Amino acid sequence: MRFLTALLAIWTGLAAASAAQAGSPTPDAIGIREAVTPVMESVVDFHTLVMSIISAIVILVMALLLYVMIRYNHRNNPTPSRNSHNTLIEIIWTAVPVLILVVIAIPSFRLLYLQDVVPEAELTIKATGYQWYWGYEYADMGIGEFYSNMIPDEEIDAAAGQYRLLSTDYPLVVPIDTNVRLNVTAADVIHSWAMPNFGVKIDAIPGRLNETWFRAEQPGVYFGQCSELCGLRHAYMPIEIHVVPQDVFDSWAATAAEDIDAGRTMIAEYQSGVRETRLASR
Ligand SMILES: [Cu+2]
Repeated sequence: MRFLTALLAIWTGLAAASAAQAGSPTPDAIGIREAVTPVMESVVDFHTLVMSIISAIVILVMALLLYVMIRYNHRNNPTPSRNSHNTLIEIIWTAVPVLILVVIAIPSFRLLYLQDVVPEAELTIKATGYQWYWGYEYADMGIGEFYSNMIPDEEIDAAAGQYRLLSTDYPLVVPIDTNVRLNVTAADVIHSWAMPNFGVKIDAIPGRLNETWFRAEQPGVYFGQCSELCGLRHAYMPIEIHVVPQDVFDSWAATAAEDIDAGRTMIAEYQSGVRETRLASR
């Protein structure tokens, strides 16, 4: 049963049930993490479409193979046909794959366009990859660059919602339902800024400014990792984002512009309040 659930999860691309924390990997979970942006929702839909087409093709080819193996084996069909051409069948097996590719191409290009074109941005964040941590800057908000380092194993506080290898000391904070433009670059080698729940994965390249966007539609804490082999501590430069209501973001931004440590304390207190309400409502 567990195996069937897993297969179904892979097929539909939905994360397995009982994901306690949508924004982080969960033990025994399989499939794609919950989509919280329009882009990621489209990615999951596209995945399901392509997976359905693939499944239909596999079933058809398997059935044809089995049919030929049984119907035309030496015992059932001792005198083979000498035909080598059939124009109609040749046209069909050329045209049908072309049509299938067109059916895949249309939503694929639509998705590429959705990811590529940044809508009117309400907030701009610059992320810089370093060996081996991320730097973030909210220039419009007067928040100068701060660094986001992984919390070492011995300091992880699971009760405070921290995850080994994923939690950072100074997380990113963004408001919910806001178009965020993300400018990504690197200072030393190529890194890659990736957030599975947002459908974002973009290379951070020294001397170049890459641009992408996201609009998080669910509050929560989301985790990602550097996704380009960048050296010795590549696995230890995680990305942590807190998606919070606009008023919480505003007060965080005002505090962080003055004192980034006070901002961090503020957001940690807010999240512990959220955890308590969640526990109380169970
Ligand atoms: Cu890296």
